[in-house]
Amino acid sequence: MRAQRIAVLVLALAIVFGGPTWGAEKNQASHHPPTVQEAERFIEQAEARLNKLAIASSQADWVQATYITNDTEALAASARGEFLGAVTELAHRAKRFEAMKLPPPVARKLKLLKLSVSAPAPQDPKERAELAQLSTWLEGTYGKGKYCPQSGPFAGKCLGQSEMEEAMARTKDPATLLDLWEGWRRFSPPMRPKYTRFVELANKGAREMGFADLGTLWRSNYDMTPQEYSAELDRLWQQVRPLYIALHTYVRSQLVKKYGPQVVPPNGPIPAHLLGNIWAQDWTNIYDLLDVPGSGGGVDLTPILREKKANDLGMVRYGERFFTSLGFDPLPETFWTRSLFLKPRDRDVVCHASAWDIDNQQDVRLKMCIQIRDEDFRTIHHELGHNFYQLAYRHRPFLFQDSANDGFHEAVGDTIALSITPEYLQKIGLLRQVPSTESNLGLLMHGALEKVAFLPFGLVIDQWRWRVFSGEVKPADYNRAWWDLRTKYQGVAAPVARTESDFDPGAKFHVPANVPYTRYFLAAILQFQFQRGLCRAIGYTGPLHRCSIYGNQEAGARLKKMLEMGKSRPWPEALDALTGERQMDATAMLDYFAPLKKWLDEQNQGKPTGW
Ligand code: X8Z
Ligand code: ZN
Repeated sequence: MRAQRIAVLVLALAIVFGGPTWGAEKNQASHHPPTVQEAERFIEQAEARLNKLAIASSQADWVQATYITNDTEALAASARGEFLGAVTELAHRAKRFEAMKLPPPVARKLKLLKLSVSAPAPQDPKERAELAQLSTWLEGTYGKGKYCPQSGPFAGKCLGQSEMEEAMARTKDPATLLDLWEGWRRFSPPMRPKYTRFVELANKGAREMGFADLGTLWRSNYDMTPQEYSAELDRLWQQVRPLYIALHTYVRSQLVKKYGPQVVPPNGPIPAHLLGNIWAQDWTNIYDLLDVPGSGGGVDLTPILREKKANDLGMVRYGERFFTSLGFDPLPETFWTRSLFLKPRDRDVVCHASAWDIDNQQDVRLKMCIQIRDEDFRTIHHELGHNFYQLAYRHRPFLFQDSANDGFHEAVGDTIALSITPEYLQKIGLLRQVPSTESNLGLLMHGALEKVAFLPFGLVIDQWRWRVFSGEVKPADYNRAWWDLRTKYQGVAAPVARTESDFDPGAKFHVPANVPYTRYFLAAILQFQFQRGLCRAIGYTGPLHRCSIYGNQEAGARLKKMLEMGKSRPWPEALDALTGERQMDATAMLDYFAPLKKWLDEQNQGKPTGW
């Protein structure tokens, strides 16, 4: 599960440092100043040891995530504890090399070592074990989370994440939506004390490593200072905020039409249960409420996939074929035999999609409860982006087996998914007729409901966590702070009063799973920059939203070059390799959606804006 799973695994990795036995070296260290050769040897041995423990931890995590029981949880916690213990120990031992002038790759690895887990353990073995147990418990509890409505159209069923997503996507009745929305948030309150303790311990681990708190550690992983990273996010948000506000204004006005001003305040935040998604992070499911002109074929893939009788395996094959058309090798045979594509009927699994790299070599896997629908078709491409990244950097040393920054890992598959144009769908036989360019507004609106609507959500999760980690938000205010931030950034509100006996952050996977979240904000912006870079490189000059790199080996070679770099160099170099640019820049996203922005601005004349 390294690499995207690195998302989670790095988490785990980061989490797992553990073994004792550093006394001897400490003594040695006091006797003579360390040499460059010692530093080199140290990091080489550290990588070999971490690699071994990471594999063991990934194997245990995989079994836990695909078969949640007390036993698998205990086994995963134990392997995670070992890994975390090693990271902690090595990071502390590495301190003696810190002031030295070292070859740049060695210095970089020493830095990355400290950043290699998303929840570093304290040195105390008891606290480390507790942290590992808490983190596996939190993720398992989320995986088991479900709501079993007593009445209404879903009475008698129990809805886990996948079924809940589908239910909230299809339902338009506000009372049912409200019941689903509240019901999903009933399994998370027991997480609150555990999460509080988890924060204490992970903060302690981060402080012992020399960071002010865990949030500072997370923000230190971008080849710039933590302050610079915060400012960078703010700069990017200011670039795209007018586009978000235009979308919010239009969507709210349409929801007022549909549900009335009693339910949707025309000047206020949008009630969070009406946006077609459990967390109001992706609004594509209310596309049909929006009256967009020229909604031609190829916008929503769900009916197409169902008509073609596509199944889970077939959908993943479409994704793989896109990558092989670019010149990538096919996925290894073990991917097909070891992955989990469907929700098993007889046991709890973590249905939230993830891409795993079990052995940091060939054993990559997808874990997903695939449903035959548009969203999952795109998510498959997203996940395969992680897997092809993992395969591309597998020849790098352990500490460079990661993306340039975490936003890159999240952006690769999405960049590919931007090439799912009507022309591409026609080429692969999923669409009979390519709609005229008049339907661009439909395509663009659908894309904006996924990617533009997501932007503030991509920021808000870690705005909350950073405050939690720094102590600015105390446990007694967890839920209030959560909703204050959601309203501030997204302009959405809880549809019913929430209190501190709720723990709404726990109902979103990445909080209990402790996956840092600004990566998705970066990815939302980077994918358009990657797409623009690739389309320009192959001489494409038409509108960006109609560019598909399918079958283009030149684009593939360019992409591969960046993926193979892994994390060996600062991310601006990787960005440069792909796009010729060294700064993250949202103008590509703005270019892509420019025709929609113009149309929204016309529609929004005279409408109330903001909240
Ligand atoms: O978690 C994911 C992927 C796995 S890395 C399915 N995503 C975020 C989410 O679901 O909240 C992709 C989009 C944002
Ligand atoms: Zn991802």
